[in-house]
Amino acid sequence: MLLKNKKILITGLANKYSIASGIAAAMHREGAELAFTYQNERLLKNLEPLAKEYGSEILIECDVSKDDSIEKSFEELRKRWNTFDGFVHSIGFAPADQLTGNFVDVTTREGFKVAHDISSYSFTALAKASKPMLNDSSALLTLTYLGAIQTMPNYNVMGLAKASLEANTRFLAASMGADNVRVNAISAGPIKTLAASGVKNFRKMLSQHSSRAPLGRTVTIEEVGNVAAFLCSDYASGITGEITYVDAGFNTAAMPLVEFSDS
Ligand code: 0WD
Repeated sequence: MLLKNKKILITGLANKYSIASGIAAAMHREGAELAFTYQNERLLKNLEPLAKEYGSEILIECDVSKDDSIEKSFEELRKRWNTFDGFVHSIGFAPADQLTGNFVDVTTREGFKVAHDISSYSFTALAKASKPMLNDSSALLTLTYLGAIQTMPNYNVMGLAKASLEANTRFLAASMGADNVRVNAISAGPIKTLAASGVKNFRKMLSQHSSRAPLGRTVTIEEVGNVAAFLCSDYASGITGEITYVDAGFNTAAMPLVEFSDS
């Protein structure tokens, strides 16, 4: 079991389709003890049965857009765990009007601010709040997307926020390495979740992905979960500051092979 004796906090589990759900399942299977945060009361209902399935009764409210909510949530966590071994940041958000249309026309100062605050700064904020409670050999993990380094329709300001999140991963890795805390990101291929349905024409992105990816398909939350479990385990003790792609190879292929085959 990869994660025996590890205590890991999981954020961003909105429902069973969430990437965080695939991660929790893999980590539970690998022997980790889990705790969960949820954004608000509305999401608690979805989380409760899933957390139970993953062997956890530690459910804590945490809205990462508010410092006092983060502070309170760690006070709550400390009542259950004195120390722990890392967290998964599986949170992203931009206002819906930012994710439809031509980037230069639709992007606003407020939309830019919110996207970066919730999708990138919150990773730093959670690292800061966790720091005094982290054991030696802890690991922090976040979820990013190819929009950080390449353009695509409608992803817009979320691409900028993911670019910030990837730099955040490297700076946190440098900043926390002396305490033997590792910080990594998984760049997942497109997966149909609640957050993804906010991106206009997401279904088209899924089919484009399958036609160009070397594996000829999209990826599942289970596949992302398995890599997350590895990255948070001591088997990955030499890996930090990295962006690991779990995307069926999409980012490595410039053109779909099939359109150039002679047969
Ligand atoms: O194709 C995809 N689905 C990909 C997602 C490809 C590559 C990366 N990702 C990223 C997302 O950008 C995000 O960072 O993975 C992460 C998880 O996203 P998900 O699993 O696709 O989406 P979802 O199940 O909706 O979980 C994201 C959750 C929120 O759900 P909703 O949809 O209700 O906004 O992030 C949480 C919330 O639970 N969240 C917050 N949590 C605390 N405080 C906040 C907040 N202020 N805002 C959003």
